[in-house]
Amino acid sequence: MVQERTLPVFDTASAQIDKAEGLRLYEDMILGRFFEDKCAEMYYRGRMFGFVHLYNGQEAVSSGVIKSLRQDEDYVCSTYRDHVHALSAGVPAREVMAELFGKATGCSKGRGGSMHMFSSEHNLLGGYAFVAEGIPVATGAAFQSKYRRETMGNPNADQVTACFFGDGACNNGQFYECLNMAALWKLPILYVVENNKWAIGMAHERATSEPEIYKKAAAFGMAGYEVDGMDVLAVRQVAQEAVARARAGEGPTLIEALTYRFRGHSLADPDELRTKEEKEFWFPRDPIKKLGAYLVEHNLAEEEELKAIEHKIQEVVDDAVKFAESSPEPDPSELHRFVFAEDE
Ligand SMILES: Cc1ncc(C[n+]2csc(CCOP(=O)(O)OP(=O)(O)O)c2C)c(N)n1
Ligand SMILES: [Mg+2]
Repeated sequence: MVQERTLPVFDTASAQIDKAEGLRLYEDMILGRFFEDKCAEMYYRGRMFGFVHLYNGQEAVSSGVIKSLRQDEDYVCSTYRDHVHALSAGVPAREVMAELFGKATGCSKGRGGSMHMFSSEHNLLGGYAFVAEGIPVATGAAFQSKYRRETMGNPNADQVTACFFGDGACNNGQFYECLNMAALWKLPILYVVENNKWAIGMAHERATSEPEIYKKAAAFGMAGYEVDGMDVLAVRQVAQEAVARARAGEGPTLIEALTYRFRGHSLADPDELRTKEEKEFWFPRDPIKKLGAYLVEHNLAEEEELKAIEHKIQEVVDDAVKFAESSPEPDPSELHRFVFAEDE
């Protein structure tokens, strides 16, 4: 049996979290989970098409990193597993659901679908279907912040970029090229690897000569950290430090979050390759249950308050489906619109 890679339990005393922040994180993670569960239901009912990759189990990474950024100012770049990153970044659930339904009211105007969430309003640089394709885009976003600040002399150009990708993406050349440039130029970026142990059906250890991805940062003279990706408070702390470093002009950070997806690779995947033992190890480490228990234990929330959040978010998700269902399809006469950026 494979020994599971885990980290020492995070010392929550250093998290310094207050009630409002705790509930904000809880709500964001619940939104991610309930949204994805609803997607599965709608997909199996034939309401959405193409590949749909869900994020269940990985919520602590999205919430811990993105809620450490300045919403609508900093940049977020995703992969094809992008719905929850979009939600954490502030894209309304209605617009994400409508995009999944291919409707004109979707955040990519119904042209993108599940793998191509985009929002200029919320500085979401996109979901990308090709593995590692977002890494150079995010690196470019970080470069433009630095260029505007240092070369154009704009003191307000201190935006940080968070770039998410999987363990599989770290075996792609773009990862190495971009880390080299980002370290060389001290770009304000967080490279966040969501190591969920699998790239479709390929186990990380079978495909990767050095499976501890954070160690690769050292080859570029970059800061590199591993973190428990099932603990939002641990992720948040590492992210906050990395954001502060980036904003201070001290350069990029590679963060490897150890996490696990609770469903198959996509909704078309029967998920037969991962062992029962492995799933039984990871499923009880549900990041949402962990945060909920922490908040109650530390008298930061009552069970009823958590239930009220869940109730409220279920309504948000149900409303998103109603909105998506009642929205119009894109007009076929507009097929060529939005191909170029100037056509708003
Ligand atoms: C360049 C490229 N090669 C192959 C694929 C097929 N593919 C889609 S998802 C995937 C696995 C990627 O795994 P990982 O980066 O760990 O992300 P995860 O799905 O675990 O979130 C592969 C190989 C692709 N989309 N793009
Ligand atoms: Mg993976």
